[in-house]
Parts: sequence; C-alpha cells; structure tokens
Amino acid sequence: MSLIIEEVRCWLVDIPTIRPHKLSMSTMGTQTLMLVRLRCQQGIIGWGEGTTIGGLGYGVESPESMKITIERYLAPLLVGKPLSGLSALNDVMAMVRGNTFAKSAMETAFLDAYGKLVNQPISSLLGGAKHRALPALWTLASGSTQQDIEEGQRLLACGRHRAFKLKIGAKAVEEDVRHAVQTKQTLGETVHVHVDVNQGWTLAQALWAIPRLQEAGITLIEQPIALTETAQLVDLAKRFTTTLLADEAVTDAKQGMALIRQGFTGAYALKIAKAGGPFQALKLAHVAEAAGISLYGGTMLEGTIGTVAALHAWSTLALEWGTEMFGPLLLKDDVVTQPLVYQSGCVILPEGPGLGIDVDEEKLLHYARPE
Ligand code: MUC
Ligand code: MG
Repeated sequence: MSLIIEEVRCWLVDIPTIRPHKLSMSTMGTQTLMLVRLRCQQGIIGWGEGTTIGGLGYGVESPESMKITIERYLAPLLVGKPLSGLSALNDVMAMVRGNTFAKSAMETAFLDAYGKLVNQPISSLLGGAKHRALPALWTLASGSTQQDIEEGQRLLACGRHRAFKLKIGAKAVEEDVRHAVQTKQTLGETVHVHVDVNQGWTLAQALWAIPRLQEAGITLIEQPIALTETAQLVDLAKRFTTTLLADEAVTDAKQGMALIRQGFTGAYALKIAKAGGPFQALKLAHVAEAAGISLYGGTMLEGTIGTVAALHAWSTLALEWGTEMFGPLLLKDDVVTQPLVYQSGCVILPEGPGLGIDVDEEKLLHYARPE
C-alpha cells in the first residue's frame, strides 16, 4: 500500500532539563527537539524527532542543521511521490548523503504515518514486538558523587530504576574512578552500574582505569577512548572481562561490520539517530547478532517521540544490556498528551497504530522557537 506525503513541517522545540546533565563534552540545561510532521493523503499525520547532545559537541549534526536538511533537501524529494514502504523511502533519502540524525526523524515520521495507514504499530512493521516492558536505566550525571548517590538511592527506593549509567570523562581519571567506585559500592552489589566516558581517556588512562573499575564490579564501560581508535578499542575489549561498549565508534551496519572484522568482542550501543532511523539501527543490530556481539538500546536524549520510535525497534530484539531510554524523564515537559509509563525498572511500549502516541500541538507551539 502506498503513502503520499503532501506536506512536511519542522519545529525546533527547546525544553529545560530537570537538573544540569553533565557529560564529558558539555553540560545540558535544555534539550532541543527537532520535530517533524508529515501530512499525508487521507488526512494521515506522522511525527518524527531528531535530537543531539550539546549542540555540535556530540555529533556532526545540530538541531538547526537537521531542520534545514529536511526542509530544503529531503522534503522536496519526497513530497507527492507514492512510497510503497520503508525501502522506497530510504531509496529516495539515499540521494542525500549522510545526515543520519535528520533522516532518523524522517524515517520515524514515515513509520508513524505508514503504521496508521495499515493500522499497525511500528514494531509490527519492524518484525514484531517480543516484549512490551523494556528495561530502562537512569543516568546519574549531576557532577557530584554525593548527589548522584542520593539520586540513585531515591530512584531505587521508589522502584522506577534498577540500573544506572554514570557519565564520566570530564574530570581527572583518578577522580572519575573514585567517583564510579564509590557510587557503585554505595548503591550495592546487586545494582548494575556502568560508566560512559564519551571518548574522554587516552589509551594509557584507559589501561589504568579499566582494571580498577572491573575490580569494583562495574559491568560495562562505554566508549572510553576516541571514536577513531578502533584498533585500540578492539585490543581493550580483549584484555578485560568487563564488557566494552562501543557507542560513538559504531553508528550503522557498515561500521558494525568493520569493527567485527577487526575482531571486536564487546557490545554495541544502538541509536536511531546514529544509524538513520529505527529500521537502519536494526540493520546494525542484525549484523551484531550474527557475529555474537551483545546489544544495548541507546538514546540521544530524545523526548517521547524519538524515545518511542527507538522502543519500537528495540522491542523486536533480545538486548543483553537493556536500554537507557529515559530521555523524557530528564525533560521538565514534553509535547505528548500521555507521558510514557516507567515502572519497576522498565518502560512500557505504547500500543496503537504507528508510534501509538498523540502530540499536543498547542504545547508544541508553546515551546517552539519563533520562525
Ligand atoms: C551517550 O553518549 O550515550 C545517553 C545517555 C546520556 O546521559 O547521555 C547519552 C549519550
Ligand atoms: Mg555513550
């Protein structure tokens, strides 16, 4: 069944975070959601979202560049063309190079609209959900060990989360290790704690820090060194029993394949923005599955629209390391009518056709930047 897009509109929506979120490359006080709405034949609407972290601090696309890529380059190629499904959409989008964050927003919006056309949830278009409740950890990134510990204890006590990720890599390596060890020891043996260094260490610093973190029971170490140093990442993954998680170093199926060919034995963080959409991220997941690489459902700190898009994809997989799809909880507000449900360490996949969520357009306009 074909879908014809009649109009594409984008907004930049700035939403404050509940507390400063400190990462190795920047401190976030606001998240910008680049939202796209497809108006299609038969009155069908599809929503998509693109986000990044720290402007251009994390990735090569900014919210502003995503908007212009869609408005100026992708929309004119797509509007008015009958599109038989995802493959047809991606054939057209391949005429624009790169820009996977913008394409992820478009792929999401198309999936939302197409799901509504055929009355199916996005997960069914991607292979079918194996689970409706997906483990979702919380990231501790206040910049203070005491505050992180208190935040973690409060979230454990109320049952919302059972696992945590610590953002490190901005301070001296000794301080990072002390912070991670103290947090892990205080939260307790049964609580999964992993660290994300966001490329903050040299190889020598990683060789010093990883055995200490391993000894303290940190089960996953995410992107300790520069994304370009893939040979070093392969070597580090072989040296230690704690699992090394490739994030910035692996974006899509081709990079995933290349890292496997180099002999990588760690795990992959999947992100819809890195790959170019939920369907593209699944291509990486399937390459990894074939090679015995374990998987983790990652976020670019999306609001509800982007988070749900990813959840539909992750629900079709066996994720050994669970997910970090907590983005909406970091925001003071969102643009949907119903918030996602987080309980007992999990987030619940919404039901219904497409994404299975409704956008509150009044709220969107309230937070949107003036044109
Ligand atoms: C990253 O590098 O993984 C995910 C969670 C979080 O706090 O930051 C992101 C980015
Ligand atoms: Mg990361």
